[in-house]
Amino acid sequence: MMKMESIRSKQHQLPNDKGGLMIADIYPSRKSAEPQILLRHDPVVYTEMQDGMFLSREQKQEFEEKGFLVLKNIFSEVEIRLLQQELSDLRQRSKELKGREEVISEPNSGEIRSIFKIHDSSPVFSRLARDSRLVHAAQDILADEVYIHQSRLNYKPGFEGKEFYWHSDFETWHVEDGLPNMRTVSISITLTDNTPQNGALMLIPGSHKDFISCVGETPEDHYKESLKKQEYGVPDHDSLEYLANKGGIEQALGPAGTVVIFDCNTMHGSNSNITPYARSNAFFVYNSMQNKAQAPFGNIPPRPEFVATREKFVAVRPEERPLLKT
Ligand code: 6CS
Ligand code: FE
Repeated sequence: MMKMESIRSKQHQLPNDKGGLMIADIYPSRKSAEPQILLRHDPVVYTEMQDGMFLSREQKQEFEEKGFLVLKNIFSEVEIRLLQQELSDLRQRSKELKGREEVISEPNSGEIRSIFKIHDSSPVFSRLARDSRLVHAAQDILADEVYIHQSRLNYKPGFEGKEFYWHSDFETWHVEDGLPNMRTVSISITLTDNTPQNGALMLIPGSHKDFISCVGETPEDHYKESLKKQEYGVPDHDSLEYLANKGGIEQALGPAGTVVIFDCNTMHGSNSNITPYARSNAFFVYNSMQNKAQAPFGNIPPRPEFVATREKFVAVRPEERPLLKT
């Protein structure tokens, strides 16, 4: 693998009360009565600004500036059909899957909203998670080996698919999962056409460089509500307006097979889907092996393994071959 000159993220360590060291919380959130806009301490692109294993220099520069990339024509028709077949098979099996903690239904209907930990439960999505086009893209940004912090299928079914309100993933992954630094990227692969009408992902360019410190105390077992409808750890209106006025709002549009790569702190959300056409995507969250989940910085019990890897950190070995029926 190409030797990657990595720029170390700054981990501030402080003495704890047991004579040891603890990692300082450089992104405090849900701790004060007033929202704050804090500066990002960490780099966005950790590698040198030159062509990488998968991303070009220009793509890395765009990611650095905007906080996301939308790439089309990455997967072949055959590969996309394989992924869509698996999406449909998992939906068919949803009856027996329902009740399992990794299967999340829509708040107002029995429709499937998300299935988590698909990199473990589905051979097809496990293979996709290791695909060298995705892993190398993540490594081109993070300059390190990576493990999967979280994976999920978001179905956003026709007529019933509810919104994902504005949020920074990192705010949750820092406060509730204990990721110390911003050295994490999400890679989403659209499994249906994502159009302006059916609830495509919206992202705020440049928002990854401001950390919105949110107000509010994290409820116990927050994930049981937040994965259906997130109400804590979401930014206040003034902060959102500030970010949107500064950077605008862009939609990640494209046919099935479009790849959206976004920084862990890029502000994003998506509207409800009242069209007849599902907006289904697979998401894989690649975290640097130097940024492993610690004790949650919100001083709350860690979230379960299906939402945040913590028991075993296994660096992903990139697979070069095309996606085929496993
Ligand atoms: O809480 C989480 O980890 C999940 N929630 C959202 C809305 N995005 C990130 C992640 O999938
Ligand atoms: Fe998110």
